[in-house]
Amino acid sequence: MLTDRAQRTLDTIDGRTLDEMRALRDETERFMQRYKFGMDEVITKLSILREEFSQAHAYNPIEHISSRLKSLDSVVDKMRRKGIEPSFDAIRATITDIAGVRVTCSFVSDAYRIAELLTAQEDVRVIKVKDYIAEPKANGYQSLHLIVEVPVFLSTGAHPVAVEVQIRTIAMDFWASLEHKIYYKFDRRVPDELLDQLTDAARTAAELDARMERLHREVHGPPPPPRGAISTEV
Ligand code: 0O2
Repeated sequence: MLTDRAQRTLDTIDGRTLDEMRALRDETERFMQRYKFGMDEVITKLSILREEFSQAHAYNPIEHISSRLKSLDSVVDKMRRKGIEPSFDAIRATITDIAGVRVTCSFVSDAYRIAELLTAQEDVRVIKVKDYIAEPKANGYQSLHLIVEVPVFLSTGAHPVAVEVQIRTIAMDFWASLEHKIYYKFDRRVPDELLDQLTDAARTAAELDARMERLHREVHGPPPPPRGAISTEV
């Protein structure tokens, strides 16, 4: 229910403006819905790979898949931060992480393998690759980021939708979620001493990953050779 004050304000808005506001609301919903569908497509692809792997290779390279759709407020924040003009086309072209899927793997080699298998699919176009595993960020953050475009088939035809896929190990994910919490707890101004400890913990996590993978290979042998680098097509 609206307050009296809000109702009085609403009453001052003319019918045409109200219609425009409704149209904008509906268009925004349609815009966001496409990202949700794109995210669902990518999750389905990953789930199929996971299931097929378990069945055919008696091995599961994917531990966990999660997803999130950026809130409208976060999209608007990012739009302002980047100085993007307020149009759907500009947002579509510039903000590529509205739909996000996160894949957690046991081993680093699994992360690359999943990236290769996903990007080798015919209807997946790679827009951008950021390999923070090969080149961790200064704070120690590690993860393989892909921006992919997948077609979403609607009643109006096929619509390409960008989805950010973050692929990382359990250890990297553990570190990233703690760092994220600390970052927000200190309102992005984390004390230097804590930053040093976090960077050190990231090194420990990377060492653990390397050790676990060595152990795994001793028991199961080396992973199959990679099918080739992930190519970016813009
Ligand atoms: P949220 O809430 O997870 O979505 P670009 O989009 O290329 O202009 P951006 O957004 O910095 O620049 O891209 P990048 O570097 O690929 O990072 C995107 C996402 O990666 C972030 O999304 C985080 O999820 C994650 N990430 C990147 N760096 C760090 C880090 O240092 N620590 C942690 N914990 N996560 C990181 P958002 O939008 O920041 O947040």
